Amino acid sequence: MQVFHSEATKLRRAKTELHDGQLMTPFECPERVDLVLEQILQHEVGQVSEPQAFGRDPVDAVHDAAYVDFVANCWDDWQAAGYQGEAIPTTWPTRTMRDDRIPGHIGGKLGYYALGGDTSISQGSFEAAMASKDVALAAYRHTAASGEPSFGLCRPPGHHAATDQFGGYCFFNNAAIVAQRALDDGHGRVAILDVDFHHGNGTQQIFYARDDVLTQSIHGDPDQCFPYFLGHADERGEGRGLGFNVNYPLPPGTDYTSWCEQLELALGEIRRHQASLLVVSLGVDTFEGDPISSFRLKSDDFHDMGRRLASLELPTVILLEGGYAVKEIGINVVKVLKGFEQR
Ligand code: B3N
Ligand code: ZN
Repeated sequence: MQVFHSEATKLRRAKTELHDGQLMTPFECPERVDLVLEQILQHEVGQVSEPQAFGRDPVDAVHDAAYVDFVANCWDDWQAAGYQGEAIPTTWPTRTMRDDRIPGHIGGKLGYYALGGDTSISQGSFEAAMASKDVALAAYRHTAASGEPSFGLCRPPGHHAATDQFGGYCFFNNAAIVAQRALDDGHGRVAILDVDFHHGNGTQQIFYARDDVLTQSIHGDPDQCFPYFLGHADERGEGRGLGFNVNYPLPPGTDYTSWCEQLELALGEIRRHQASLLVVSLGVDTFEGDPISSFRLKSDDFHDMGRRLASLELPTVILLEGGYAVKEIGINVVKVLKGFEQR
């Protein structure tokens, strides 16, 4: 399997994550890239290539231009305002406020464009997010040209990023960017399957009213798990998109047997959709040892997951989302990729 990786994805090295009432070292750290790459090389998954730069247009194709400008300028604007620490939102346009005016002050902009307070913006965050999108697009381009599967070692992840919101460690929605590029290249129907522990709220929102991209997510029930405010089973899409979004929320403690039943339902939906391209949002934070999640998948389950994904026999682009069990993240990713190739 062809693998794409860029050193520039490590340009984001935030020092802070607001969790548990404390500023902690972020779980989503640049070392994740090295850990996955190391295992990919050790297990000879395939050739590893650097992506070319695809520029900003594919980002603008799914995100609001003003939002992209915000991500590009946030760190400089934050520093220019005289702040010493990393950029963390503190004020939001909540239900009792107005959300029809975007504040000029960077503190207000941050709240407007943030879906939560977990993701600090730091130097290099925009550059890393752009590189992550390049990795995803390079993987897509390889698959589109050859029909062979590819893996994009994306970092930062993307699936929480909505049209004009960042959060959950995500800035630009890599899977959505790939799906949109594929449609623009002439693919009639694309399926995105999100197997990360967390609901892919950004992916759902971007395509919610559309019938050209089937979005599905198997995840921790938002009643108990981040992102809390989206990801319920009754969210089925709207307008033309009705029936083209499917959520499979599962309770904390879910094991592979139960998880897999939902996977098989999702694979059935993809077959019905007659997609010509599959994009997998691959989070390995479903692993039993993940420090911020609560499913109970074991390392060997990831091999079976890969095998089942491959059973669709579709051109497939696999993109990294979450996974924070630093000792096992690499091997769990490799197991999915190896399982996929074995069919
Ligand atoms: O949900 C959390 C969180 C939960 C438990 C934690 N422990 C037990 C240390 C720590 C954090 N934080 C909110 C931000 C989570 C972002 C999730 C990113 C992701 O992987 N998305 O797929
Ligand atoms: Zn996740």
